[in-house]
Amino acid sequence: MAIQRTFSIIKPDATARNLTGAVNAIIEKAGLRIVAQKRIRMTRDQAETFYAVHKARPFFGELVDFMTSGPVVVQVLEGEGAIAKYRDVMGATDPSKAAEGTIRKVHAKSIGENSVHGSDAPETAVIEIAQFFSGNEIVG
Ligand code: 3AN
Repeated sequence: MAIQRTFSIIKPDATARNLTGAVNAIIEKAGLRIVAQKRIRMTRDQAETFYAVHKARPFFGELVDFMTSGPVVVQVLEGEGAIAKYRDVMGATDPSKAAEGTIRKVHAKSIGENSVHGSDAPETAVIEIAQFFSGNEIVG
């Protein structure tokens, strides 16, 4: 399996509960390396662009409101098969369906306030990373 990079967000429900370190501990224990990280407040424009694929979904407005409601921590994670591995570490979108020990099972509040985002494919990982990081901010 090749070394990949994936994009991660620690969402406002997690930063509000002071869980950045707890989430990072699960990420690092899984063998993923945090090669870039910053705490930001997402603008509406950034959130709408980031989630444009969900624009037609009934929860789009709620999702943008939530993602702009507090600080988030954006990250680049690196490792073998990092994209699929991080999806495994995150757990299912709905925390009640997430596997034991996953970030969402342990920390998420609901299907909307589900603590973390992770890219779902190599193409989206490249686009999402470029939305928040320039090359020299990523130190592998
Ligand atoms: P994932 O984050 O697991 O890839 P997606 O891409 O289906 O899930 O959804 C993106 C985000 O939209 C989710 N992380 C969640 O915050 C929100 N979301 C998805 N489904 C719902 C829903 N039924 N109600 C509210 N928010 C939702």
